[in-house]
Amino acid sequence: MVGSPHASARRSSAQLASAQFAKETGSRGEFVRQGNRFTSRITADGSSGWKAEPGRYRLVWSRACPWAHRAVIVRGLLGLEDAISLATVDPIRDERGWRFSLDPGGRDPVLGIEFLAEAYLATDPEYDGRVTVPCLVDTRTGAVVTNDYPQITLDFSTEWREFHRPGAPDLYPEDLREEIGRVADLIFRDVNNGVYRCGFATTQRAYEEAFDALFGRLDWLENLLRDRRYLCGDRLTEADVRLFTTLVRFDAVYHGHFKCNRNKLTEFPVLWAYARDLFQTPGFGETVDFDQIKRHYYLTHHRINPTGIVPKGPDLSGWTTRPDA
Ligand SMILES: N[C@@H](CCC(=O)N[C@@H](CS)C(=O)NCC(=O)O)C(=O)O
Repeated sequence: MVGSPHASARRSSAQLASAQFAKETGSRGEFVRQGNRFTSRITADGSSGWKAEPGRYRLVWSRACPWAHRAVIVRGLLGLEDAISLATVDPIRDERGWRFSLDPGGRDPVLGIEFLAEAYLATDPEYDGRVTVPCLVDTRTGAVVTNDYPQITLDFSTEWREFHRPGAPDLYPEDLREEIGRVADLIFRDVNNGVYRCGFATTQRAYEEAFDALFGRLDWLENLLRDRRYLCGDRLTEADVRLFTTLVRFDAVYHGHFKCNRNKLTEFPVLWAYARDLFQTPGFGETVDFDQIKRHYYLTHHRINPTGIVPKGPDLSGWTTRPDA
């Protein structure tokens, strides 16, 4: 159990909120994402100090967050639900950050904390970055082991293999690792993080650079996927999961809220069919919560949506139409 006092979570999160925007804005008004503070690995043999053991770690996510969403999809595809438990934060952060207000009594029933900041501060009392999801918390000590989102999913695939369900897909096959890495890097830069670079730019130039890179990359993906079902060929991989969590939020939030509005996803015929194919694959669509996604983005980024009005649209019913329709 983590015992750090509520008051210290309140104080530090308020400090974070005010300092953060400045910290993540570069000299030309561009968004600069913070690094991940906790980067320990959970390994099959425990040589890192953290051994993969069923029931020991708790994955904390927000249904709204694309980076956390990846981890939940991969966990589900691999059948790790019984091995790694899941804590879900409220999609709306207050000035103290992510909170467990969806749980009875407003506390995570396993970690016993009200705010995720309590776990971060219990692990590093000097922590002064953003308190982010996803993270894996050791339930024995309450320590945050990792918030290194790209590594978390790769380790689910490679270090937790013993606990995968029979017949689980290999999302990170050795023969495709180089290709997965190459395509995932481009997608991270221009698409996953690219939408944030559009939304959080503070100069016209920084916004337009991010916008052009984003739509240039979406055009490239539209072309790439013309003759293949998945990004790396005929096998579903980690790269597809990473692209999916941005695509599924695209029309609902990025198009309007982040001004990524050259086109909607539904106007890219190939990408739209690809995204629907994934959405309708077991393990994907059922993890998507459009209501929480919309409320999170429009209600927590006060600087870019000061009125807090959540748009009624768009019509999202197309996600369940056949990909070949
Ligand atoms: N750990 C990464 C990525 C994860 C991330 O950005 N998660 C967001 C939600 S989508 C978050 O937890 N934000 C909390 C905050 O900004 O206070 C980072 O710090 O950039």
